[in-house]
Formats: sequence, structure tokens, C-alpha cells
Amino acid sequence: MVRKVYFNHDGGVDDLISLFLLLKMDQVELVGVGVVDADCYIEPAVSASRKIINRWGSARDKAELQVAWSDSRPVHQFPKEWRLQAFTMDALTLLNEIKPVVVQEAPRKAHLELVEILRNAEEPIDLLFTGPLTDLARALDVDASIESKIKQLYWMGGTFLERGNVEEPEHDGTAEWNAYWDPYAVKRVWQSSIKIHLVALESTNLVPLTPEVRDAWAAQRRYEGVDFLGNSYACVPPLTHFVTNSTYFLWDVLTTCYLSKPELAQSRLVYSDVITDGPSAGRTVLSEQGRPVNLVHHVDRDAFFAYVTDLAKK
Ligand code: AGV
Ligand code: CA
Repeated sequence: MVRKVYFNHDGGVDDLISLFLLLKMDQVELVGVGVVDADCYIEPAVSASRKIINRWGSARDKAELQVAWSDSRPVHQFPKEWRLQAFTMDALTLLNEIKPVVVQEAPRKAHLELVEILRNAEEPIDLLFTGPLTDLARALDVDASIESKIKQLYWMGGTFLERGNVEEPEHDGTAEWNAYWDPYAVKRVWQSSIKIHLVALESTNLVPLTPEVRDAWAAQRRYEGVDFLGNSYACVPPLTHFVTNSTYFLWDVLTTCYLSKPELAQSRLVYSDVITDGPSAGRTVLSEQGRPVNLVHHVDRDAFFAYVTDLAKK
């Protein structure tokens, strides 16, 4: 059975690898891609997205799938060093070999494009968000009736651990970055009745990029897609001695793989809320009065990496 999926991302290495893997999944049909100016610079991130679809998309993808620019703005901006990685991705030889790039940009801003896609949908669509939730929050504000067209939301974001991954002045370190970038958007989406799968730091902490993973990909670089994985993850620092603020995990790739293969991971129902202001801005908290979310808290690490590598070989 083919599933229709809308993908909204923010141009990081693992966001763009997620797009690549979605195109490799037989059971997924992408119906739209939106790019947010968050953990990237939007121009190279839109460009790299179009090139990835141009190289690995089906004939239908190349003719019909469009990439929309978001004009959503941060409450808290990402560090520039991380945002610059999109330029390296866009310049990889694998993305610049095939010309012309026929994949089009969408005619509307990303959140309005999402409204349009959902309004025109004959059946409910799955949403995959691997950056901040701002475009979804804004789409719901434009037309709340689109909720009925959303099957489920898969979001990389949040954590209920004491330690998040934000290390910024005036913050207490309890938040995850996608939630911190726009906590109000999380609050808005939490107020909806959309079914939410939360791929939080509980599970993504189990899938760091390591030198062993890199070596395994290097050994299989004769497969074009595995070479793409290896070159892409060459842009970011692995876990060697201990976890630092820049250590890279496969956050978004885990979220993308959970969408198509939930048996890789374990989840449980929790009730949650989000703090929007003050030193804990962006922190997701457990609360009996909160809304239900399916928290993905564990993953079979080896099965996950095997699945990613197998998809890339296809
Ligand atoms: O918080 C994880 C999110 C994911 O969507 N992003 C990166 C992934 O795309 C922000 C982020 C947290 N730590 C980072 C991040 C780091 N060390 N480098 C780049 N981005
Ligand atoms: Ca991301």
C-alpha cells in the first residue's frame, strides 16, 4: 500500500538524507516538500532538496513534486556554524553531476502550500517534520479544518530528559533545539487533535554518528547511495571521546525510518505540554493535564543502521 507523505525539513545533513531515503522507500509517495530557514541557510537547502529529487526521484517526482520556501522566522536562531552545513551539502559532486535540475519550486510559501495540499487531498496524509513546527502551526491558523486531512504527524523534537541539546545563554539546557527554535508553534500544534508521534532525544541519543558507522559506509562506497551517505556525514563531527554540543546524531533519519518501519523502535503513550517562555523555553514536560503523544523512547540501533544502509543501496 502506498502512503502519501508531506515532508517539511530544515536543510541539515540528516534532513537532506531523510529526503533521499524517503525517495528510496517503495511504500512512500511524497506529495510536497517544504524547507524552513532554521538549521540551514534556505537557498542552498532548497537547491540541495531539488537536486536530491532530481537525482533519486521517480519520473513522477521529477515532474510533479515541488519544493516550497518557508518564510517562517525564529524565536531563537540556530548557531551559524550548523546552518552553514547546507552549503557543503549543496556543493557535493553527487548533487551536481546531473543537469539540468528539472524539479520546480512551489508557487506559494511553504505553510500556504501545505494548506493547499491538504485541502485538495482526497484522503488523509501523513506529515513528517524534521525541523521546527512553525509551518504547521501557521497552516492551522490559516485554516483549522485541514486537521481532518492529517492522518498522523511524525516530528523529530522535544525530550523529557533532564538534559536537552540547547546550550545557549539565558537557557537552562532542558530543551531540544527544534522545540526551542519556536516553542509557540509546538504549543499551537499541541492544541490541535492531530495524532502525534514524537521522536525525541530519548531515542535519538541512541544513534550517534560514530567512526565505525563511517567506516562501514566507506567500505561500501561502490554503491552510489552509500557514497552519498558517507560524503554527507563527512560534513559533521562524530562521537569519538564524549558527547559535545556539536556531536552529530541521526535524529531526523531515525524519525523518517520510524515512519516507514515502526518496529525498529519502542514507544509509549505520554501526556505532555510545552514551556514557551523563560529559561526553559522549548522544554516539553510530562503533565496529566497535557495532550497525548506517542513518545518514541528506544530504538534497535543495529537494525536501524542496517535499514538505512540497505535503503541507500537500492
Ligand atoms: O535537535 C536536533 C535537530 C534535528 O532536526 N537539529 C539537527 C537535526 O536536523 C538541531 C541540532 C541539535 N544539535 C545539532 C543540531 C548539532 N550538533 N549540529 C547540527 N544541528
Ligand atoms: Ca532537522
